[in-house]
Amino acid sequence: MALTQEVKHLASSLGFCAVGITGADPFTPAAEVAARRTHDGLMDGLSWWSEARVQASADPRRATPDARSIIALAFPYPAKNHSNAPSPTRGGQGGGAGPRGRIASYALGRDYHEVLLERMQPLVEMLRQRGYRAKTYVDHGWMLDRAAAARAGIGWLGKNTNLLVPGTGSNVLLCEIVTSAELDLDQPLAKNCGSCNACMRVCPTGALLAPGVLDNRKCISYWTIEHRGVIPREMRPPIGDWVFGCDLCQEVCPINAAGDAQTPRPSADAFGPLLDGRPALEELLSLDEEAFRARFRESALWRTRRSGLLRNACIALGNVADRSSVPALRRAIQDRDPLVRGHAAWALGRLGGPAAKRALEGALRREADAWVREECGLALEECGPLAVRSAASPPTPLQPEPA
Ligand code: B12
Repeated sequence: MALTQEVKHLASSLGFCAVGITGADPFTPAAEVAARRTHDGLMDGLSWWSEARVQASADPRRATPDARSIIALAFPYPAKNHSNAPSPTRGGQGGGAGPRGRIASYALGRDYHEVLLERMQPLVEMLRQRGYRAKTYVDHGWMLDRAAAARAGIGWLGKNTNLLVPGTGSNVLLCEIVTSAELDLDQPLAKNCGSCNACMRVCPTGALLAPGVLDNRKCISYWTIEHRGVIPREMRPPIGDWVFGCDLCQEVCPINAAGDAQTPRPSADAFGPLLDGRPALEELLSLDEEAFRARFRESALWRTRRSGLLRNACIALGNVADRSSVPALRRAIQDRDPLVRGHAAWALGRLGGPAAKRALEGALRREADAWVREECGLALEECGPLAVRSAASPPTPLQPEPA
């Protein structure tokens, strides 16, 4: 069998749902697009992103001067369409009571960087045994994953910017092997989304500015995964109940609806046992560092650390606005992490009512952090007329919180 066929055959048997080959020339048009969007501020907020990185990522020969071919691979992940599921409430499901949040499907299993690197290994070994160089890339490597996949013809770029694999959809993760082997090249697909723009209409923040153009600073995925620190107040309501990532622009995609039911077993198994995609929010708030590590260390959720995930859980609780969550938020407003305390204050303001107000008043008496005090003050204003001194007044010594 010719080497190209051997590569493709092995890739399929490893669970990749699409494999294509493109040459190692730079991704010039894609780099121009990425550089322009970076220049226009559409990638703002990602401290590790830069125009220099775009240029380097667009040149596969930068790290592998003798590269001849790129093997572009797509690996499907089990996707749960949360938006079609009924919204569970207190006592509704097992695994913790109370309102639930949502986690993007790609993050529910073992960290995909590990999964994909493992899956590529037999391909790498095969190429090396034949005397070729082979370098792997997945996501955080300096490579334009979607541009490589599109040029290798394994899918087309949808209006939500994601690569759509025919028959599977966009619930796939991308990786590449840059090799010195000269393989038979594939051509890009002549496909597009036609007149459908469901993804653009569903995005609650309007992050998809035009077909295929995403404003990072409006994307819920950016705020809940990548952003460190305080989430701006105006961004909090549209985040809804997402606590890690967002799948809205993929869930409405009709191409995905067709592919969803069929994540092939070997691929689904590679991710191991899945986290609950609708975690109980109050339970998330109760996780200390050790419990957070035990539950999320092996998953992509580790990226936010405890601080970010609990921040997100507070926002989701504020958006679900079920007053039975006040006791959990009252505990969170006493967390030792000010980021958690401040977002818990915001959530209490959204819940409103006498119990939330008392919790905020108690917090304001104790709180020394200026930003958290400001959040408490604004939240109290949302609850109704102020019952305590203004947020600007200094804290008094710690008062015991009424049970
Ligand atoms: C930065 C980043 C993000 C950022 C910014 C998103 C963005 N638009 O770039 C944030 C944190 C918001 C994000 C979110 C998500 N991400 Co992300 N992300 C990346 C990363 C690291 C870089 C992407 C990049 O190059 N951005 C620059 C912009 C300008 O590029 P782009 O919009 O993708 O457009 C490229 C192509 O489409 C092409 N192109 C676009 N228009 C045109 C027009 C012409 C004429 C031409 C020639 C080319 C072209 O050129 C561009 C440059 O390559 C890649 C991994 C990687 N190393 O590539 C993953 C990656 C894109 N993300 C991925 C995933 C899964 C997601 C989420 C679905 C996760 C989630 N559920 O929350 C969301 C999806 C949000 C969305 N609708 O895009 C997958 C996408 C898989 C797929 N099927 O496409 C990737 C490929 C990771 C992986 N290895 O699997 N992500």
